[in-house]
Amino acid sequence: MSGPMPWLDDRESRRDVRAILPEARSVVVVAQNYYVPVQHRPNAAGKISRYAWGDDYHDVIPEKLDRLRERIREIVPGSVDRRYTDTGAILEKEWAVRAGLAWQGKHSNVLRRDIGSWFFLGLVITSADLEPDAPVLDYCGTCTACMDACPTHAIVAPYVVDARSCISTWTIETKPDIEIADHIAANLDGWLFGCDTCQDVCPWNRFATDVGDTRFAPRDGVTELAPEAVVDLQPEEFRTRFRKSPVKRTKLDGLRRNARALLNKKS
Ligand code: B12
Repeated sequence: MSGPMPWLDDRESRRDVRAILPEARSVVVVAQNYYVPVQHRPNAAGKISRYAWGDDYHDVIPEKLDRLRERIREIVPGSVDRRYTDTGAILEKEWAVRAGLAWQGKHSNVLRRDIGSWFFLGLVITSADLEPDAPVLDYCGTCTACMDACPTHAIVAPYVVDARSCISTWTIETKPDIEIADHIAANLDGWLFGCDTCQDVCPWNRFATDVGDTRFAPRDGVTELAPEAVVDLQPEEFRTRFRKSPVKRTKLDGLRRNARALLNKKS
């Protein structure tokens, strides 16, 4: 169910962190809130998902994890470690659950009762033998808001996302030369880059709190880009505008492809 990301299915080799650090004894998992109190305009076309409004978390989080590593080494002298934030083949959500940081919701993101799900994950794998926290209980209950709201019905069962149908896969991870499949393009629901629908409708996200860090705020206040303008976006403007932004991942051609799909115009 992994679509253009076949490496996802190799779960067993991804599960054992000793492949990364043979001395590994503990995994410390942290949440980096990225919520800012700004919302998309209702029914807007060209929506950029919240995680991509500001700076790329791959650039922001490592430096913070390095400070955590130093702290662990102070507490356990001689310990060795590695840091990760979506930088390798690690099952970060599973570790967040095992570390007692969050529970995995029916939309498959991990979430907490105090802040909801608008946070990134980061990990430090260490040789230090640390005492684990107790697991967090699952508070999804009978709610199916995320499953019901998914525009492409990608949440095929509670806790199971079929990445082949997820708007994020199509608008972020699919190579720019592949057009968005018709049945997805017809149901993009205005999303140009990524998708937040399953999290927008989650009742626990009422408890989201402002991160108060301008690095995650929308650049120039922009949370949507008019698809008509994106189709004509020039390389220089794309480079300047999305420097150190998650949006650069899809490349200009990918963003234009997404805009064409929103405008219902194939190349
Ligand atoms: C590949 C990937 C994607 C893929 C696949 C998504 C997915 N559901 O895993 C795509 C491109 C679709 C994607 C989209 C998004 N992603 Co992403 N993604 C990843 C990545 C790189 C790997 C995840 C992975 O291994 N998935 C594959 C399988 C193994 O995971 P799974 O779906 O959770 O499958 C498990 C469950 O189904 C579970 N399960 C099955 N039955 C049951 C039953 C019960 C009761 C339970 C509890 C569990 C359970 O078992 C499966 C195996 O473990 C991680 C970073 C990392 N290295 O971990 C970020 C990561 C998961 N993504 C992240 C984000 C922010 C997103 C988006 C919100 C971005 C956006 N706005 O567009 C969306 C969310 C879409 C969604 N609802 O999942 C964050 C999530 C943070 C959080 N709070 O959870 C991560 C952790 C990155 C980070 N470092 O912060 N992503």
